[in-house]
Amino acid sequence: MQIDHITLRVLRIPLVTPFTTSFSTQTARTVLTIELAARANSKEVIGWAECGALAEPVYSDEYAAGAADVIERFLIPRLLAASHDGTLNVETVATYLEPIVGHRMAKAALEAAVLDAQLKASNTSFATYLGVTRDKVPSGVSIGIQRDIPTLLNVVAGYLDEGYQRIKLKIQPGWDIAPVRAVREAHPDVPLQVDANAAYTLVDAPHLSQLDPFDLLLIEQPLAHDDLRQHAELARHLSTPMCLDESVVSARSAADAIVLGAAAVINIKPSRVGGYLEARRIHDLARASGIAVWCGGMLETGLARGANAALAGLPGFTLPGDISASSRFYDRDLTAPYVLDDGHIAVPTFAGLCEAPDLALVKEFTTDVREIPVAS
Ligand code: OSB
Ligand code: MG
Repeated sequence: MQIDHITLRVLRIPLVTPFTTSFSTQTARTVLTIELAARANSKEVIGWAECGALAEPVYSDEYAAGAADVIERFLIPRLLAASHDGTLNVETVATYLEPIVGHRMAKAALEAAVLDAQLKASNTSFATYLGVTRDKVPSGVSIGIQRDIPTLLNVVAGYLDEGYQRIKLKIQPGWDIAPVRAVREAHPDVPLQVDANAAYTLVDAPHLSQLDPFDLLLIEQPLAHDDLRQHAELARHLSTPMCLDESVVSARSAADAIVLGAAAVINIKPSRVGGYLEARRIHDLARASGIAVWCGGMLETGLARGANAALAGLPGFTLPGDISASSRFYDRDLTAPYVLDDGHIAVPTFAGLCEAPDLALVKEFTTDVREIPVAS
């Protein structure tokens, strides 16, 4: 593949409702997008991708403007060198970017743009590329911290009416046992799980064990991102299965977590682990180890939501993911919206990772544009 032009944009897309987690309240999604014009198979194609990084480094150490900077300054020059050599394709991207330490979400975005272009040039869907045969995946919804319990119960009832198959409640100290008890009492049979986004420490083990009677599918990332050993210890105190999100950043860290007993379940977010190829390796490793996985989300726009649905079609994804309809977060999505059909999201059949976005909408939401010159 030869790269002809790259455009980086930062967009600010309003959310339908504020989203509060233990780390922040978001009222808009600030998202970095990549538009990559390339030639492959003697076709001119445009690859699109978005970066999982949020506006601020509060979920992980990456943030949208920082990702734009590292992509422009350090990652693109390496890809352009490969492009000139004629050795660039999605399977080589990670190797070329390897000398740069960390910045996995930035790398994932660039790899996705190359993958989208490559699949479009070969007229191949992402599901076909992965060998996925399922045509739809069950949809779960992530519910932020609410003002009070009556409000929470209303929000939960609304999503269940829409058909969501699984509820995930964000928790933090002061908003945990009581809201979970209230939702469980109102909905005795609904598949329910919680996500703490690293808001607790190991001394909270006796407190968190009060969640055990509520038959939760899992507790996600109660402790700090770099606390693998303490997650393993906490897991021994709880009957609720331990799931890791922030702590699993690669197949290597997934292997460590599994061997340590720190994870009975893994949330796979392609952006967090450096891209769809590494996400697939974690799926394969977890499946071989008897560890359940599900696909997490980063408030994806239509540039990545469908690709996550395709990934979640792999056989090891045995739990519903945070792959909700576009309308869960956005009134107007960048592409045709993903919709809920009987509690499921369809696995896309179009070529590539995403449909081309609505350029007028992209322009309307853009707060910063950088055109990257490509010497021919
Ligand atoms: O921890 O899973 C998380 C959103 C932003 C950052 C971290 C997380 C989340 C979510 C929302 O829970 C998942 C979604 O996109 O639906
Ligand atoms: Mg999480």
